[in-house]
Formats: sequence, structure tokens, C-alpha cells
Amino acid sequence: MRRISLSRFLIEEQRNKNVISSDLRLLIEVVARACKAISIAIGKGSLAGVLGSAGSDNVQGEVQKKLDVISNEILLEANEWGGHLAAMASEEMEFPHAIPNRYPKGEYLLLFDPLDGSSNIDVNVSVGTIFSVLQCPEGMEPDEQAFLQPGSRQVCAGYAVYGPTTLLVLTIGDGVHVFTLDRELGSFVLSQENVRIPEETREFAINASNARYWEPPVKRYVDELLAGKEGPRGEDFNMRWVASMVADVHRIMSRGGIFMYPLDSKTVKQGGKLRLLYEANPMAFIVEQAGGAATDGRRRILDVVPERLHQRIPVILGSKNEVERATAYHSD
Ligand code: P6P
Repeated sequence: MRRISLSRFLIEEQRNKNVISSDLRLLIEVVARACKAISIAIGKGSLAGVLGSAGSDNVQGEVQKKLDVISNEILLEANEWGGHLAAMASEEMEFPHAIPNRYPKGEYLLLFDPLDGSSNIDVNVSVGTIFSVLQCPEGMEPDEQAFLQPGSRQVCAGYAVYGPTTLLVLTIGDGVHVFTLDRELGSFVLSQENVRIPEETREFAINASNARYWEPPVKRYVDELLAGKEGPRGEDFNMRWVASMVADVHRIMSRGGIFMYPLDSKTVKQGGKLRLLYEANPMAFIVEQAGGAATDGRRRILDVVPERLHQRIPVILGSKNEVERATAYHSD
């Protein structure tokens, strides 16, 4: 494994494969630097008085943690001066954030969930940052409408997971690559190239406390897993649920599995729990680039044309064969 920095990796991708523009390379490096700053802020925890709630709600009606607000600010400040963006959108902001007139504008739209799983932050469980990059349509104002593109139009997606190590997992449409933060050097170093998700798995991730609210196909699929060797699957399955999507997805990127936050009668009015544009779409792009699959139970997530910036969607993603089986049950 060549231990090269993120910057060198991106320059070589640009030089050798021309799969990335200078502005996109700058965007990724700026986001990576912001994730480093978020990792440091999180690492201080109570010592810096950054735990607990910010005393405000976000557009989702969720209590904002101090670190949600801090992480959002870090990403905004890091990205607004570079000249690579037309606008930004965040789970923490009702409307897109325009680039201030004092800075040049670029062609890219950056979307992010600055601190995913923040309900875990106060109990010291892994959390993460999820980001997605689109191009602003030619001649279009970078308002909400410009962001409403299907996930198949993403040019880049990634997440940082703040766990025992801080990792940056990235795709620019040419496979999925993992970078580990070297805290002494202060830079992300390539630690895995071309991640592949096994097509088979014996591990599933779902919040089982919602079982009584699930639709019949999800109930059938999970009951078969729980029946194990004596059931129709003829195999025993294991269950994991971190309740930080980034941590659950990273486990699947590392050893396979199926992650499900399906439609249930509690969330059917909002269309699901997870957000399409800055949670489901980037994770779906990454999972597919690693040979996995991602659907909402009925459609490929990357094909869904969004109607609203903070639109929610059911999510079933991970090992291809299991996602296909769970999705097939929805059409039976
Ligand atoms: P529940 C975190 O709040 C999040 O948006 C995802 O990161 C995570 O997968 C899910 O919600 C957890 O939801 O209902 O288990 O708390």
C-alpha cells in the first residue's frame, strides 16, 4: 500500500486519469481540512465545553448540539472563500448558504450533514460528517432548485468518521478510497484503495425498536434473519446498530452488511427518517462505487429526483445480494 497524502493522491488522480478538476481538488482538500478541525473540536469534548445542546432546534425540528453548530460553522467558513463553490446546503440550515459577494463563485454545490449521529456525541460514540458535491446547472441561480438533482449527478461524495481513528472515505466516481488522519503530521494518509463491499453478508443493521411500525416486506425480511439456521435463510445472522449512520455504513464498507432505515408508520408522513440529499445520496454513491447497492425499498436511491432540499427517504443499502433480496420483498 503506497502511503501517500490525500493531496498527492488527488494530484495523481488529476494528472493520470483526469477524473478531477483543480477546483474539485481544492474543494476536497478544504473539506478534508474542515473535517480535521471538527475532529479536533470533538476530541476536546467536555474540556472545551462543547458538549450538550446549543439550546436551539434545526430545520428538522431536532435539538441542535453545540457541536452541530460548531461543525456547521467550520464547514461554512472553510469553503466560502475558495472560489470553487456556487453555494452550500446543510442539514443545519433551512435555506442554501450563498457565497458572500466579496468572494468569487465556482461551479460546485456542496451539501453536508456536518455532524451525523450527534445524539451520540454526549456519550462518546463515533459520529461523522457526510458530504456530497453537485455541479450548479449552467446559467442557473444557486438557489434551492439548483440542488434538486438526482444523486446520479454527484461528482464526489464522502464521509469522515470520528472514531478511534479519524477516517476520510471518498469517491470521485473512480472507486472508494480511505484516508487515515495522521495526527502528528496533521494530514490524511491513504490507508485503503478501491474498497469492495462483499456481495454476501450475515450482518444486518436496523433499529429493531421500530419493528411494530415496519411495512410487511421489512417485517418478513428481518423475521427471516432472526429465524437464523432454523428459518428460511438456513443461516444465523448478527445485528449491529450504532445509531450513527456514518459508523454503521463504515462497518459495512469495511466488512459488508445491510443497513436499513425503512419507511415505518412513525415516519411515513415525512417520507422516512434519513435525508435524501446529504445522507442517503452520498452514502448511496459511495456504496455503489464499492460494488454495493442502495434503494428506498422500491427505487435505486441515486435515481430519485428530489422535490425539496430537506426531503427524507427510506434507506436500504450495503451488500448487493441482501439489498436486492430486501428490495424484491417490497414488490412481492
Ligand atoms: P434512531 C442520527 O440521528 C441519524 O440521523 C443517523 O445517523 C442514524 O442512522 C439514525 O438517525 C438513528 O436513528 O431512530 O435509531 O435514533
